[in-house]
Amino acid sequence: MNLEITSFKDYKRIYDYSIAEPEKFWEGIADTYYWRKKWHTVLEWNFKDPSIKWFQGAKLNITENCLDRHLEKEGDRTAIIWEPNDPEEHYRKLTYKELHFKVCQFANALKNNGTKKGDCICIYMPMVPELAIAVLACARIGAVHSVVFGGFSAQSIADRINDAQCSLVITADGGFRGNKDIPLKNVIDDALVQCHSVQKVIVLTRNRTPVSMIKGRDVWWEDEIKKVETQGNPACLAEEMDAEDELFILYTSGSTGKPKGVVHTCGGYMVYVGYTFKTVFQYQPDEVFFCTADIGWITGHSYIVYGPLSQGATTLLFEGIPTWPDAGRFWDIVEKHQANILYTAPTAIRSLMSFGDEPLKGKNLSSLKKLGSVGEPINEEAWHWFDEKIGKKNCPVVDTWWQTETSGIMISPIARITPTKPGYATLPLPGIQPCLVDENGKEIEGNGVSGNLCIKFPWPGIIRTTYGDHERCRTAYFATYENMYFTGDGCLRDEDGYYRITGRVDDVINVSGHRIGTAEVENAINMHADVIESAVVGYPHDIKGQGIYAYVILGSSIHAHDLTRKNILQTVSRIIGAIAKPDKIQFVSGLPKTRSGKIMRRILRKIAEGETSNLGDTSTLLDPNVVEEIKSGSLFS
Ligand code: 7RM
Repeated sequence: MNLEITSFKDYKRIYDYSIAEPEKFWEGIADTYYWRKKWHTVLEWNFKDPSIKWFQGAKLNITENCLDRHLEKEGDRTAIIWEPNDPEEHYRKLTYKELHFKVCQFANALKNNGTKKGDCICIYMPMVPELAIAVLACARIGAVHSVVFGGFSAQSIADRINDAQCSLVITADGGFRGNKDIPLKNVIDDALVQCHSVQKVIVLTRNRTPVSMIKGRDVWWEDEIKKVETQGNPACLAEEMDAEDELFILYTSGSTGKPKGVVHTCGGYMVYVGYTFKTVFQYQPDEVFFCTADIGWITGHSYIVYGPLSQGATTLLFEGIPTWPDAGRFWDIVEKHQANILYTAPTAIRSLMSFGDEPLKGKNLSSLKKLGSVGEPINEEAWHWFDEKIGKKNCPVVDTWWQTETSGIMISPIARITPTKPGYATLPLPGIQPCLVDENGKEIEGNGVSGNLCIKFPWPGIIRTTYGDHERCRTAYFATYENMYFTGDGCLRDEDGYYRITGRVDDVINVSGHRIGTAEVENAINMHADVIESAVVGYPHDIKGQGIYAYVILGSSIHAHDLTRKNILQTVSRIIGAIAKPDKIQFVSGLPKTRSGKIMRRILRKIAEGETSNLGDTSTLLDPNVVEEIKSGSLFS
């Protein structure tokens, strides 16, 4: 079976084949990679435990697929273009040969510092090539990486390091983001006070901010590379991994208190991210792929590092933010590096849209051929702006739906092949079997229906477990509906069978494409000494998609509202990170609770949305008066 998709007819034919013969289909995709040894069993699974094993018996190293296999014919091709935060600083380019060399060097440095196969390494770095090098060096020697986004607080890092018992941390002195300096090493020092598993910290020089180095624990990246050089053997043979050996852990928020460590494995992850990268973006040799995500999130793992590199692509890594030094930054980068594919988030699009047409003046965007969106539902206005002002109506826009747990894109148009529809992620990729279910877990068939989005059959990139707590993986994703993976998203399937994701149906808020659990924010707010209780909900926000709205009951300091507000925000920043700071705080004397003590979030959500008349059934409330008080208070906050 030829799996090449060159027309919508091909898509339909291959989709049908992938459902009828899933194992043969995935075997065909897996055959396009380099395996030290092939599998004896394509797939063994049950969603009950869950237990999902792809390509059992196979041996590989993902870095041989991302690096070594391109060297002979494409070694001089650019693997990474790095654009610094400050446009005045010089950009860097690394060929596949150079990247391979640096990954091997740093892999040896990790070994010199005691890292072995199976060890877990925490990476807390700015968006510089060394971040990709660190990730790949871990994969090279079979160490499991856990990248923590540079915006998380010391407490969040400590929780993640302790959960995975990381033995080593890779960081930098600091980083640049817009006009800010981020003191990464200082934050790590604060975190490590609570972490006893960490033996070594490797520190890259980036912004030359003064840091304190702890004797015996902290070493400089540059010194460790020099040691490897004097050892005289820069090669580092790739560790042979089983297909189901862990590749990485990435923490993500769920509806309960602490973030879950989503675990992905070597073989399935590689097969899935490479396949989806090539298919969705219809990547052609020589094209420059610009994904604006941070490697600290799954989008960066899959579509800055592993997906593009596994396909021998040129990936553009940008250190800064869309609005600094001005709102034309993305467009300058596109022009400077002749980017052909731009993959970004609705929140960035809406933010840039708000600056009007001025920042676009004089920018040559003619290199662009394809556009992509990810992270949250894209509203039609933003979709059209992206299509018209950036794509000049000449670039397909692919609205890609997927999750940290899925590894890669699941429902999305295939560029230039699937007819698009604004606001719609359109159709599942071949190999993906979505379905909609009602509250009773019954599948809703037919078109023109909506329900909760589930997936009926495994794909190679599906989550294997949540680190250290398999039961949590079962209850979060596989217990709500029998024999299905539950996504947590609501979804509509229109008359054409096209999917439109409507947003989370659980207690997760999507702020600028970042998942934040309401319970997590409540826990952080409740740490403030003056707070008795709090309830957090999401509300529509023009730029961020959703904003964070906190209802807070105070104890003693009820008259010092402004100061308390500031203190609460500071507490949330300390406990989670600035990304989780509520946009609005409303002080209340009570929360709407049922007789059994459950907070009725439905009501709080409506009030946060500005709806005060149609609150639905409030008869089960213990004290209906609190609703009146909250409603009147919301008018002033
Ligand atoms: C890739 C990523 C996952 C959640 C997911 C959705 C939302 C992501 C879209 C989307 C509508 C999209 N991973 N989401 N993409 N909603 N349309 N194209 O974002 O784990 O951080 O978030 O994001 O709610 O469940 S994630």
